[in-house]
Amino acid sequence: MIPYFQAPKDGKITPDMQVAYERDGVVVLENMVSIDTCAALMAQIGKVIEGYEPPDHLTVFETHENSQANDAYFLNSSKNISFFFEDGAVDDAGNVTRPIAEALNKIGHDLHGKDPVFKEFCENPAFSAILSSLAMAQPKAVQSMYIFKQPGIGGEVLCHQDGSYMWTEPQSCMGLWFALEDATLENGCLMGLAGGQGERMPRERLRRLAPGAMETEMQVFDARDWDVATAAPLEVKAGTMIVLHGQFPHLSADNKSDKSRHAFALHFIDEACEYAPDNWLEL
Ligand SMILES: O=C(O)CCC(=O)C(=O)O
Repeated sequence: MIPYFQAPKDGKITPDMQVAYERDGVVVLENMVSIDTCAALMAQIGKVIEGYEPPDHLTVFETHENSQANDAYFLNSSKNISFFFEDGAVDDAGNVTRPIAEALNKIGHDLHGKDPVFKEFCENPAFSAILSSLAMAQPKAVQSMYIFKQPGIGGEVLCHQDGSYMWTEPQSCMGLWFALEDATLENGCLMGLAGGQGERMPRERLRRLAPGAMETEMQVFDARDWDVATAAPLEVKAGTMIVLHGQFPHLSADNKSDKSRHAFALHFIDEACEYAPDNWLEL
């Protein structure tokens, strides 16, 4: 069982939380964010969507394979606010088949840098204090994503390790995942393999063929499948923050329910480590 903790009011990690992080690779902190703040972030994403002009051909976010990894729209999204659609909401001609707000898979990857409301949220000193006390010398936010997990069409996210996408030497990636709505087994909560972070490095790595190249490859160092049948569900209430070790294997199922599961994810690396210049995510 992955333990759940009440978010520390003073922002200080307790010894129990530290033990859980080192053993499981994940720490669940309930009531980290107020319901008002969750609502404010959801309202702000509504405004971001209102200001969006869809192009002639939309970009679907492929959660089953890495086919989007060579797409220029995806590769350029490190430093702006980009919109990725659910497969089930775009027709063969690339046209959206439902209202935009009900068709998006995610928005990323620089909400923390480019949107004032998300920027202020992400700069909460409690977040970096928690990361520092768990593992990181100098936390630097490098990637943010608003994830919709739409009712009925919200796609599965395959088991992965975040460090595969933000490579540093030595490894340092960590994620903060915020439930903005209740996340349950029905609407596709996060799931993970406790202890799976224990290997020396991630099992695979997405890299550009050279720094700045518009082509990528997935390097596979260990081709074993993750034992996803044993993944623990992380069903959480809105306002919960889940701290993820960069090698914690995690996934989420399709959302077959009629309830959305909005979440916001913010990823950090340690500035004291060397950020690989051929990472897909350019800083
Ligand atoms: O929200 C999800 O379903 C997946 C999120 C995720 O994999 C991440 O934030 O690294």
